Amino acid sequence: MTRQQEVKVLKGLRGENEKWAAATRELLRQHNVTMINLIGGPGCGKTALLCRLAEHLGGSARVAVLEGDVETTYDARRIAETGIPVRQLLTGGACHLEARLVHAGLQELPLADLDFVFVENVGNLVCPAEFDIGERAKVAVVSVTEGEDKPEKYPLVFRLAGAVILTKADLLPHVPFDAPSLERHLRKVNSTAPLLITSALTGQGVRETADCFGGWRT
Ligand SMILES: Nc1nc2c(ncn2[C@@H]2O[C@H](COP(=O)(O)OP(=O)(O)OP(=O)(O)O)[C@@H](O)[C@H]2O)c(=O)[nH]1
Ligand SMILES: [Mg+2]
Repeated sequence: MTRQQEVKVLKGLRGENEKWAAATRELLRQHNVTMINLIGGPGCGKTALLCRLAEHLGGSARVAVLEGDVETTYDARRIAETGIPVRQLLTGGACHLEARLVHAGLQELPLADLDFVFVENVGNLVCPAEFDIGERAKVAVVSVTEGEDKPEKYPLVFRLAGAVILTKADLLPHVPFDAPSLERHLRKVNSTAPLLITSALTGQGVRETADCFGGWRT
């Protein structure tokens, strides 16, 4: 395939994705559901944080999760243990969730009974940022073991993020990680997104994260 043909195919795929994202926005608007797209590298703690959030929000908000992975249903099973509705979305190889797959997943959730849908995107800081899935906000997730420079190395996801979550804060005494330095790197690409410091182990920052998401309620 020539470069020109590749560009044409890519443009077609993006156009198709935008159509599904728009349809999803309309579906969520009809049901007054707020969808939040969590994006972070493999193992940064997305599922662990969602389990904690589910516990925290359980009493006050009606929540469901769409779990994006390349393979396995491990994460959906972890979420299911918290008692909230969950569907596993498998990409079968793709490094990101496309809007069409998310739209199909939403059809399987009891939207009329929900306030929030959290989407855990495939573990990756690059591709998921490039695909609109019809969400209210993207949230960038980065852990204290990944380094302070991630916002400048992977700028798109941090630039588009409505909030940034630093995870595994309980490990701060044990790793050479400087949270103020992460914030300086973040402010070079995003001057407004709140930086939330969390630990799924201790529960630190979970309430603040839930409050931040609550502020996005449509
Ligand atoms: N110390 C500590 N470990 C954590 C925390 N959150 C997650 N972990 C650990 O980090 C590892 C990965 O956590 P997951 O929640 O599976 O991370 P993930 O981002 O969902 O991973 P993928 O879905 O594979 O991209 C597990 O061993 C967790 O127990 C935390 O707050 N503190
Ligand atoms: Mg996960």
